Amino acid sequence: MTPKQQILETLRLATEPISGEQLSSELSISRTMVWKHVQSLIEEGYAIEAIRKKGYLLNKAQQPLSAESIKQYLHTEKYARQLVSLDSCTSTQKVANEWLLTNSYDGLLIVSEEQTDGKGRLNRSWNSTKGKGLWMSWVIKPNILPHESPPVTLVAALAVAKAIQKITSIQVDIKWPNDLLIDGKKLGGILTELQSTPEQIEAIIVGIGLNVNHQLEDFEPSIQQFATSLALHQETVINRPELLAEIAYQLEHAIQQFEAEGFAPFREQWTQHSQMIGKEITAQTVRETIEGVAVGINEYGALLVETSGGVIPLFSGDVTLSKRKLDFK
Ligand code: BTX
Repeated sequence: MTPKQQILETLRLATEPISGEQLSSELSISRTMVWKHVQSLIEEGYAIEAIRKKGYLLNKAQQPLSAESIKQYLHTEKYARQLVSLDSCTSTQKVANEWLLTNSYDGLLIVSEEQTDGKGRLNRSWNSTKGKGLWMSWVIKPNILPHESPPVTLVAALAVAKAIQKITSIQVDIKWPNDLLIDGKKLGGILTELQSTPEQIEAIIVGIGLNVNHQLEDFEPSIQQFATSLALHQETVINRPELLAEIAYQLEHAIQQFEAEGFAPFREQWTQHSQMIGKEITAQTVRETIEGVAVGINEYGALLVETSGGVIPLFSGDVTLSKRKLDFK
């Protein structure tokens, strides 16, 4: 460990301020060097307060998304054991696609403090304010066939919901197929891209965008009305590296289980998190508009919609709760 890393480690473990003098004698470096390393950590985004006559105190909740801050919380076998943390990029999905050309690691994580051209589904844009959220892409290589891949989005959404509940106790709703909601407002979304031949999956890139420490003004005005963040539902700042590490853990387990047992074991959990089942919905697919009642989800992750013409499995599309009453009910 470099002296800078040692200072960070000492401040992380401390519950009280640590004086420059103590750090300098423990590390056998001058107090000026201690000060310089602390300044450099502050520039990297660590919130270190210098308290008069007491010393330095690290605010553990406000850590940047660096490899070292993430790794201290990581308890996975593989996921995020290789990771790329960026200050800014266009889109972590794009960076992940570039890394895939030379890196075959299963569980590679690309995470960025900011995205200047974050993507949603169907080329929609994803507002990715600097330092506030988790904007990340996972490159995974599950041992499944290409046609078995669609539920990966739903499995990932469940894993994120579980991680959030564990770290914050906030209960998140999942809106089929890829939205994470709190009280009907959008907290996050998942964008899954498949790289595959007809016979074999080369990789799945699971992009996860999660609004974490945003106040309302941190969102673009156009989405302020319907977007939300975890911080808007909890009084304290959320420790993003800790949350990310928990997502890594839940995702690794969920994908392992999905590989072994398929989507069936996730159906019930998914239904519990879904505020849509039993409600009248309108689904917009690339081809048509379907109206009906969402009655469940099948073993392939398709949403089952009861329409006047029978039950239709929906494999993709945007779903909203209907405003009008349906005649056939
Ligand atoms: P989506 O197509 O379901 O949602 C996109 C829509 O959500 C936008 O059209 C806009 O209305 C709204 N929106 C945009 N930004 C936000 C936001 N921060 N919070 C709430 N609502 C918003 C959902 O697509 C999938 C999003 C995946 C984002 C991740 S971030 C890491 C990775 N890299 C990347 O470029 N995309 C993924």
